[in-house]
Amino acid sequence: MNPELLKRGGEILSAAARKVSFSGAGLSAESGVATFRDAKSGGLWTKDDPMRLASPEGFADDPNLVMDWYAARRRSVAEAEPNPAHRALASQTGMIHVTQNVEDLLHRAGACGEQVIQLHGSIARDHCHARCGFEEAIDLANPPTLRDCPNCGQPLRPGVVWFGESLPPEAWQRAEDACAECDALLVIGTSAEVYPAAGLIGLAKSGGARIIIVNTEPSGASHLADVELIGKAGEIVPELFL
Ligand code: BJW
Ligand code: ZN
Repeated sequence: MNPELLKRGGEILSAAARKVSFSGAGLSAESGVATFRDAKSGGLWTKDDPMRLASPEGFADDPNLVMDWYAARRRSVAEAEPNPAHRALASQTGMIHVTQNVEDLLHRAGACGEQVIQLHGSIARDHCHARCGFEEAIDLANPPTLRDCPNCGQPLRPGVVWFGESLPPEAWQRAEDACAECDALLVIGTSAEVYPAAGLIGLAKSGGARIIIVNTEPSGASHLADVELIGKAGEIVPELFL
């Protein structure tokens, strides 16, 4: 790690009145949660077809396959623990954390609910696929198999955002506001390939924010970085707040 770049990143953050983090699966990789597109560490989409497992069409085609795949991921999240990057972020009072991650490791690290904006939903809830309004919390350690909605008889599905689906409007609005108004955006562990979420980085940049990126390799947002730190989130993020 280049100590000069690390120092510059830390200075940008300490000078910023309004700090926001924008994270992806790489934030939780060192906790043992799989990433999606990372060939080196066996990202989910390097072996599984996203359109079969994370789209409404895939669920309609084979709901048991989708629920069983989510059950395995849910068990892996239940076994995971927050890593030093989650803890460093959670300890920053007043910092907003916009995340694409569907697990709750930032919350478990101590961030309060209001501080965390989950753009792609939560793996800890199921809701009715027909959107009749029914939803329920599920036990990640003992995840359910396919079952019907008690209200309308349609299948229940994970409370996450699949390809082709809109993001939760309130979360999206809050994320846009936070990114448009921040002075520094700390981008951690995302390939920045999935939209509209990845567009928040450009939004922050055009609003005048300085962009600090932490990733094990260059990403789709590298061209927007004021400071790009190549390395592991669990090692670099705590150093930025010393
Ligand atoms: C580390 C590390 C360590 C590793 N330390 N770093 C063409 C162009 C533009 C857009 C589109 C298009 N065609 C279709 C679209 C839209 C589509 C999209 O963006 N597709 C692109 C992929 C092409 N988007 C959508 O469909 C979205 N909805 C939408 O657009 O609605 C509007 C609409 C409505 C109706 C009709 C039409 C449009 C919804 C996107 C939903 C994404 N869902 C998923 C699954 C969530 C549920 C679940 O988890 O099960 O979200 S896909 C997956 O990707 C997941 C993630 O949140 C998301 C982002 O991935 P992330 O987090 O960046 O992970 P990786 O693996 O990609 O990257 C990890 C990074 O970490 C890597 O860079 C590593 O190097 C790094 N790393 N270890 C630091 N230790
Ligand atoms: Zn229902």
